[in-house]
Amino acid sequence: MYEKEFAEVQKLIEGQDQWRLRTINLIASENVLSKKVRAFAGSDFAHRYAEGHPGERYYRGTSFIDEIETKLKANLKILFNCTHTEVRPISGTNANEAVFSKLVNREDVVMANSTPGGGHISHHRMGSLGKFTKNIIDFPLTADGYHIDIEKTKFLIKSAKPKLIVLGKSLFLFPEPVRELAEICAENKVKIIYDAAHVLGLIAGKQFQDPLAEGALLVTASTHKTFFGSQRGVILSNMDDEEWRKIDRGAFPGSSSNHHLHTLAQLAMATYEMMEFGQQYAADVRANAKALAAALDRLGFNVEAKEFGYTESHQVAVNVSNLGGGERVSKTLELNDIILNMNMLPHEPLRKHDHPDGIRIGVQEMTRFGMKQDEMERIAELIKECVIDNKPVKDEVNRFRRDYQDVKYSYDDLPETTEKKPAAKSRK
Ligand code: DSN
Repeated sequence: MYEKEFAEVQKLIEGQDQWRLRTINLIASENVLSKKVRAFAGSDFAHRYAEGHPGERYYRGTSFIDEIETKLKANLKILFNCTHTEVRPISGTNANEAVFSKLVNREDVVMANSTPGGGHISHHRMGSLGKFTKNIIDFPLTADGYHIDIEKTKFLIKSAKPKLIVLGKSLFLFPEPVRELAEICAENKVKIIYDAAHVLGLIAGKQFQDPLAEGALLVTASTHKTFFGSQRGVILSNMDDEEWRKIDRGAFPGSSSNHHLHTLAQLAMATYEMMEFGQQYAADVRANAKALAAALDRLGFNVEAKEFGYTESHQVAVNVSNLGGGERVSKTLELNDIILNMNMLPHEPLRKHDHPDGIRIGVQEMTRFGMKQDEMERIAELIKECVIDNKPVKDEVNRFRRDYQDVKYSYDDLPETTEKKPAAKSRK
């Protein structure tokens, strides 16, 4: 009865698959899975449940995922040099919720980055954090808008007595002052939470600050922006075992039931790719972001934070208010198959969130497709031709993209094994 509609959805999925391989994707919160990892999206685990921890599940039939989850946790501990890992949140927001639900009570004061200052919606009073307290104070920023004002923050820590501070953000160009605030937080018993969603892969690749080593109590993150996917969340810490048990209960049963085993297995695979290729990848991402920012600046764009070298992450922020604003520019680019998002910039009032002055660009996905600094120059030219010269560039974008179809920094190039393996043993 619904065959036609079913086929239409199938066609839309296929259309997306084909279209996105023709586009230049510069959304800063996305990345691609390698072909090998992507192939396992449809494994049997997509049908299964496994609440609890490996070896202590509430379901039977979990021995394979138990082994995979155990390996993943061990590898994340090595990669991030920590003693505790929680891999059951199915997103970064889910990871934040697990933490906030256990550490924040109704009257508690929490400091976080404002939305124009780059803060994520889950740190906002309308988002996850706001479910637990409305007493959220924005970090004061320095005049450039991209750095926390350390002296003013120290004053607020002493006077407003927050229970915790949430560092890390979505418009995330430079490291956060974890080390600089660690001592005063310790003196005032303020917990430091660091949301590493955007920079997890850069931390793993040793190209960004190490928040746990600098004094953060907990790191939350999603796993698919600068990390190699799949789309999930993690929590990392070196806190003592008793405190960690609370966080553990925040993750399950607090903020998840089943934890989507197919993407968990994919994350276990992608983590090996990060362990092997992460350092080179993260270095290339940073170099590419700087190259793209410099090229856009040279071509006449108002690139933010120029006096600080534009960026130390995968992101570039551009003020396009002189070109009709972020909404217009991002829509024009989308019509030409260059995909990025409009973004508020730190100087903007919250009411402008639908029509912000900025665009946010991330180079992590195009880097994973093998693009280097020359390609960043070309992308900057295409953006300029499109939004400053008002020329159609779609055909050229599609042609340019044809040469970058393979996912690098992956095991995709490894030859398929021809060796006949015995069938996997059945487990009881
Ligand atoms: N809101 C997403 C972003 O930074 O684009 C992350 O969840």
